[in-house]
Amino acid sequence: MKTTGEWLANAIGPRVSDELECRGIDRRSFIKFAASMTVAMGLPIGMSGRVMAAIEEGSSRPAVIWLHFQECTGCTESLLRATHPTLETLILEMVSLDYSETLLAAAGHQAESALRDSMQRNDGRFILVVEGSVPTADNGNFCKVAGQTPQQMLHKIAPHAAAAIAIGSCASWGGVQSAAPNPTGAVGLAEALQLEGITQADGNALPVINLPGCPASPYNFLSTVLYYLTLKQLPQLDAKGRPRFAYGRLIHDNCERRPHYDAGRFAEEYGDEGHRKGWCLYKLGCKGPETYANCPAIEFGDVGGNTWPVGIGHPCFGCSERGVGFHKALHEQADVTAVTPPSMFPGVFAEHGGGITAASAAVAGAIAGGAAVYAVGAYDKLKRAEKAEAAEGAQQDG
Ligand code: FSX
Ligand code: SF4
Ligand code: F3S
Repeated sequence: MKTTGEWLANAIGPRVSDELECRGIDRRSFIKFAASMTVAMGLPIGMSGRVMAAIEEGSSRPAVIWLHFQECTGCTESLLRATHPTLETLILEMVSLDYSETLLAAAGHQAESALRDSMQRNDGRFILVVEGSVPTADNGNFCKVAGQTPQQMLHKIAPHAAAAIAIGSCASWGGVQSAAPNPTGAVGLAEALQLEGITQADGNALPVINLPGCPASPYNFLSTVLYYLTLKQLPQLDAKGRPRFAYGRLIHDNCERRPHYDAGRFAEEYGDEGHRKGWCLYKLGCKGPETYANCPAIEFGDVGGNTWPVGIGHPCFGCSERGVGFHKALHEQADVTAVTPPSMFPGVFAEHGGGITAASAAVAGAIAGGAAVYAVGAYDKLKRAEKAEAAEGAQQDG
């Protein structure tokens, strides 16, 4: 006869540690994974024990209702294509994905009843995930699921959710469909809720976490879920509703090509010498200087080798930034607001010795307290570097 402990163990399913073993993941890899997720969430490394416990606990699986509006399903696809499906899938399994139009085995009336059942069971407690934009033109008739427009679905479902995650740039602020002339009047989830006057049942605004990116980085979704499971609260958001831990830094300040930018070494054309040598892509329209995201740090596909747009030689087009991706031309040069290198960067021309370095110029600027000092200094530096490069090129040509 089974003991109570054995019965419970069977009732709640296999322990995470057993599951990991079945999937060929040893304890050491799990600890490493938890540590890297802790860092990705911007938490002190000492908290990785709590993160591990949250993954292993698996008892408080929040229900998730995942809706698709106007989009390409790239966000779902990139989540499903995580290179280490073992660990990532484990986190996905920590949520109870009760309704997803892409992944549900059921169809038609069965699918609709799964949605109704989950809403009843988890009233006020489920997480609503929205992928895709909401069309506001023509009463939303551009997009219908089960005969309902996104607006009708949101009226029915959103007031009962605890919080919402707008995954991808489409759901965050309209994405590719909102590019001019925006025939469907596409807007993001937060704006649609506001336009429709949809709130939680008690009249409070539904918290919306934006995870822009086209597609959104699967790690940003996973770490948002894990953050919630670990700390039982939503992450701190920036003014655009994005988790600060993932979107708090400028791509330009974390890009491996930044030293080339600071030294004035640019690719001028695809395939030219600068492009082949991995120089800065600013002149090819890189929007890294005005886009906040963790792409250079987290990369994509978990395969290493600089797998992020700039890392593989393509300018960032600002897919994560409202008003940049899909709104500025690819070749258009970015607005540079922070021209000088971050103060922790080494000096640009340090090898020459004697002269003023970027770092010392930055310090001097900080002491002078004038942003203009930064701007003028950096501009001069850029021009000097460009001239030097041109002279060097002319010498070589000659
Ligand atoms: Fe596609 Fe998601 Fe882009 Fe949009 O991603 S990858 S169009 S952000 O909503 O599916
Ligand atoms: Fe990197 Fe683009 Fe900035 Fe150049 S402009 S340093 S390629 S982010
Ligand atoms: Fe998008 Fe730029 Fe990152 S194009 S994926 S925000 S590098």
